[in-house]
Amino acid sequence: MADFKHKEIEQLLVRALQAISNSNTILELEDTRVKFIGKNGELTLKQKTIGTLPATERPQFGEEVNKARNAFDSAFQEKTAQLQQQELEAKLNASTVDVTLPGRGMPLGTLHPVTKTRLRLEQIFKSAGFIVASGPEIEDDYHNFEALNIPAHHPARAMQDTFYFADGKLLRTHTSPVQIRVMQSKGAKPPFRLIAPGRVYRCDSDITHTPMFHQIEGLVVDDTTTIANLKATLQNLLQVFFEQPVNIRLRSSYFPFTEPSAEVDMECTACKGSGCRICSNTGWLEILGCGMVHPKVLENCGIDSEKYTGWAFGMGIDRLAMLRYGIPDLRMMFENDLRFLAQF
Ligand code: 2U9
Repeated sequence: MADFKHKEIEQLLVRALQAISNSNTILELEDTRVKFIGKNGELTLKQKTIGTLPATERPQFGEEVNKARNAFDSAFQEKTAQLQQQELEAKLNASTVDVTLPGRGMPLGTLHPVTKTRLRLEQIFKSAGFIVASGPEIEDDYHNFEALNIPAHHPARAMQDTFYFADGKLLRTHTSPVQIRVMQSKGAKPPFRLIAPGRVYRCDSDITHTPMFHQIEGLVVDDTTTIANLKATLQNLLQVFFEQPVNIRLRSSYFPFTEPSAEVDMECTACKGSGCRICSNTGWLEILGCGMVHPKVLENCGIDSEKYTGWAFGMGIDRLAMLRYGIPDLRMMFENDLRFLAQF
């Protein structure tokens, strides 16, 4: 300790340094700072008395107060650094990091069952030489109805009521207009071998129908192709899709754009034809519709119906997904419930 002539300053400094040394936390140290060098701190008050002293005493007294102040400051800084280090170490010791814990991770999304099913169908058809075509979901009356041999007031329009826009355009009721657009596109000529998957819309809503659903349609136009090729293609498709041998049957039906037309049933994959809940005890599942392209539709697309034949089919991707994954209710597909979606 430097030599002090004024013992009261020396004693004050001794107490101050002792107080710093006794401070065990940053907060206690702060109290000590205020007590000695705060606005009304003991050392501050001493400084303030300098002006009141006789001129002869002032320099000596002032010098000693300054010395005490400097000694206080450096002891205070040293103690601050020491306490900060101590508190940091205590904090680190208290919060141990378990580096063996698994990370929080980012949950990965999955593809929707309808998307998975569409991609699977596209893959199967591509491997059989089909190309995948797409077109607008907002269609005009011509491409959605007229060109497909469904003129205004045709009864088939009642079953395909849809959503109309003010300008007469509509939400397509099937993906058939895609095939019309492909066949009518500039420079296009047979043979055609394509599929058209996508969203379609109908004014329909109950347990088995949603206002929006997904279709995949196929079209082959060539100079030698027959209904035998159609049947073989569909049987092959279903066998590859369901990964098991399947029996199919064609039931006569009617569509304006095909003639003859047929509904295709598949022997129930769940009960192998003996009858169960899934096939409503019939042993058969209605899977898709098909037929030979109506000559008028070919002619609408500038194709000579005397020279070329075509066949087409259409099916609901959602329905195929339900059968493949055993989904009991179509509406589950569109409720966006993660407990459902995370299973695929
Ligand atoms: C062109 C010519 C013919 C497409 C076809 C069906 C039969 C059919 C339904 C199955 C279930 C629709 O999703 S569903 O409700 N479709 O039954 N679709 S033939 O025929 C065409 C398509 C385009 C140029």
